[in-house]
Amino acid sequence: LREREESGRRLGVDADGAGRLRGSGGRVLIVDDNELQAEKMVTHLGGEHRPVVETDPAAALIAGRGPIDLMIVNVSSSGFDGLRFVAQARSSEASRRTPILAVVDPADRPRLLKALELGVNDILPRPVDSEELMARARTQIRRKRYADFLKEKLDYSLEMAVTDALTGLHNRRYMAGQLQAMVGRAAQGGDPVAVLVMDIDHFKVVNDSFGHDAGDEVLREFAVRLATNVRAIDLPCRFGGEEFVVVMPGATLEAASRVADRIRRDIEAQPFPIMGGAEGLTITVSIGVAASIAGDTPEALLKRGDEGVYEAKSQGRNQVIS
Ligand code: GH3
Ligand code: MG
Ligand code: MG
Ligand code: MG
Repeated sequence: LREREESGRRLGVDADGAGRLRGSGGRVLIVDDNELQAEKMVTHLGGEHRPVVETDPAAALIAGRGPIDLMIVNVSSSGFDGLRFVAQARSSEASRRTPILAVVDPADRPRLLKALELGVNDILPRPVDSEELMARARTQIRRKRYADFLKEKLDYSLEMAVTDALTGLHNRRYMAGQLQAMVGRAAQGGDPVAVLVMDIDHFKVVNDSFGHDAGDEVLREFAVRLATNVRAIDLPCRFGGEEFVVVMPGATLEAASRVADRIRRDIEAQPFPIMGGAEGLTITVSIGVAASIAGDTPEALLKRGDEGVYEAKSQGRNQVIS
């Protein structure tokens, strides 16, 4: 969650992308076995960027999967197959979006055309002119930075769409989608799925006695306890308010009930720390457990879990009903 928050803040500060697009040089990987030509490019680029040279295409492929802003590839080399290198770089997920400048002999039409077909971003004719090198490199690096910025922003938005902002757990929308798929598979004879539906007991009292911020603190701590008491494949979610749901793929009613009781005991046993409160607050939770049956729907499964919660409340709270 902290990572997400920092990422969000970073995006906020750099909202126009200007901060990261201006000034700072790029990491340039020069793939060329013509050492004289490579050294000349290093000299020119070095004033503004951070160039490194790889003369061996296999080593260059590995280097290209690292944090590189631009690759300059000699595709007219007789020593190695530069076009093959370009194709390989383009087919690897880690280097697919890295811009490529192809250094090519203008007389070598077939290779020039092939390079463009393979998706190089620009062409640098040989012999390489230093001003042209700098201008084309700068353009590609700037585009790459902006594309990275947009991708980070998009990833952040996508994550926020499925995440509960207060607790960092999955949100209800994400849970509903996952549960739909799992119940569908279970109904067709696949793995069963169980849900724990939980509602914090007398939560209103926490807010009324200690304030809404203290209530939020309790919800966050509750989420941590939840997440640390379930398996990696389980989906702990905030359903809304002080209600939480854990989706447990593959779990039987018995297995899910055992987990539910472990959570219930953990919540009750360790008082929740609250701001300004010398002593922690004892919190309890009521949990309804339900497992998928033939012909089930996600709504019906959750409803059975919810009925368990209702029964737990009416029997005095702080219990698990399966
Ligand atoms: P019960 O044992 O019957 O569940 O009692 P309860 O007080 O927990 O139930 P009720 O549904 O009456 O109250 C839930 C309270 O949760 C009311 C609402 O103010 C509070 N709440 C809902 N969402 C939030 C939130 O995001 N932050 C805080 N601090 N409080 C919330
Ligand atoms: Mg409630
Ligand atoms: Mg209630
Ligand atoms: Mg409640």
